[in-house]
Amino acid sequence: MQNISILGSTGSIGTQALQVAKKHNINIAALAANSNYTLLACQVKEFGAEYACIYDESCVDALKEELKNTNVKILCGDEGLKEIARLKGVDKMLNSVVGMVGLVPTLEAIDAGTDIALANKETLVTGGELVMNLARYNGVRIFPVDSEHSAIFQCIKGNKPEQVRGIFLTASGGPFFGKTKEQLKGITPAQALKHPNWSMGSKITIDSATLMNKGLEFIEAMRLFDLKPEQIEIVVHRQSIVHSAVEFDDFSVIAQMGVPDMKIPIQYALLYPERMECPTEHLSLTDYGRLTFEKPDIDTFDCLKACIKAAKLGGNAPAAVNGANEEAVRAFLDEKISFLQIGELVLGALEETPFKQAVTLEAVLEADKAVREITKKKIEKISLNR
Ligand code: MN3
Repeated sequence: MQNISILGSTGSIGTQALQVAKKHNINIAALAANSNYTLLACQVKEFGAEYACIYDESCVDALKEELKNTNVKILCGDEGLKEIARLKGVDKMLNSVVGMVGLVPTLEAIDAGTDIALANKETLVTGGELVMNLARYNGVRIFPVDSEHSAIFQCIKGNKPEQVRGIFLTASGGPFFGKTKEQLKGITPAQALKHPNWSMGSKITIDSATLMNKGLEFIEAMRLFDLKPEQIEIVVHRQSIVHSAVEFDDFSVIAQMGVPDMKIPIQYALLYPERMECPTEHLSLTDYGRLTFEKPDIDTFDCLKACIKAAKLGGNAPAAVNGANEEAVRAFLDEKISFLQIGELVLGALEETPFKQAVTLEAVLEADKAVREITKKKIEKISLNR
C-alpha cells in the first residue's frame, strides 16, 4: 500500500486526490492546507493522517481546537511545510499548493529522496532547473499532475526522449478566446472566474482567462521534458479532450485523450504505472463528434507573450513573470486593477527586474521578492487613480 502526503489538501486538486486515495486505499501520512482549518481537520480525521499543517499561522489555534481529542501532530507555516516534505516513510508527496511558495517544500522532499506528484506549476516555472537537477542527482521521480504534462509524459513513455521532435501543448483558450483587447477592457472577476471546461481554484481560473496558465505550462514543459522553446507549439483546442501530443523524429504524433477531469492525471501520478478504474466518466468520441485546433492569439494575451519571452530568456525571467502575475491576479480579484492590467504588469516585470542568468535558489527568491515589491507599488498607483 502506498503512503503519501498532500500539500494543498483542501484545494481543487487536493480534494480530488483524496477521492482517488479513498477509491484505491492509498494511505495518507500528512495533509497541509493554506487556511481552511475546518476542512483540513475533517480530512485528517477521515483519512487518519498523522500530521496536519496549516500554512496560515493565525489559524493554528483553531486547528488545534478542532483536533484536540486526537494524537495528530500539528504544524504550521513554511517550517511546517518543510517538515512534512522531509517525513520519513512517505513514498510520494503530492504538491498542489498555489504559487511559488511550493518551491522550497518540493526541493526539501527531493532532498529527502521522496518522489513527487507535482501539481504546483509555479515550482517548475521559477526553479525548474534546480528541481530537475536535484531530482536527477537524488534519483527522485517527478510525476506531472497538470493534465497537459501528464499527457506528454504518457506519450513519451516507451519511446526515446531524445527522439522527441516537439510537442503540441493544447489550450482550451479560456473563457475569452476570440475576443479583442477592446472587448476585454471591462471584464470583471466574476466573468473571468467562469471557465468553460475545467472547474479549478480562483488563481488558476484567472490564469486560464489571461492565458498566463498556458505560458506557465510552456515553461513547465520545457523543464520537465528538457525541451527548447522552438519545440513547443501551443494549439487552442476548445473541447479539452486531447490533453497534448508529442511528435517524434519519424513525424509520428501520439496524443493522449480523455474527458476533462483532473482525477485522471492525478490518479496516474499517484498510482503510476497502474491504470485502474478512475472515479470519472467514459469518453464518448461520437458525442463530441468534432475536435478543433486553432492558433493562439499571442498579441491579445500579454501574459502568454511575456511567458514565451521569459522562457527564451531563461535565468530569473520566469520567476519575474510569475511573481508579477501572482500579485496582479490577487489585485484583480480584489478589484484594484483591470483585467488587461494583469498582462501589462506581467510584461512590465520583464523590463524592470534586473536580469540574471544564474539559477540558484537565492537568485530565484531574490527575483521573486524584487518583482513583487515593484508590482505592488504599481498596483497601489493604479488603484489610487481608478
Ligand atoms: Mn493544465
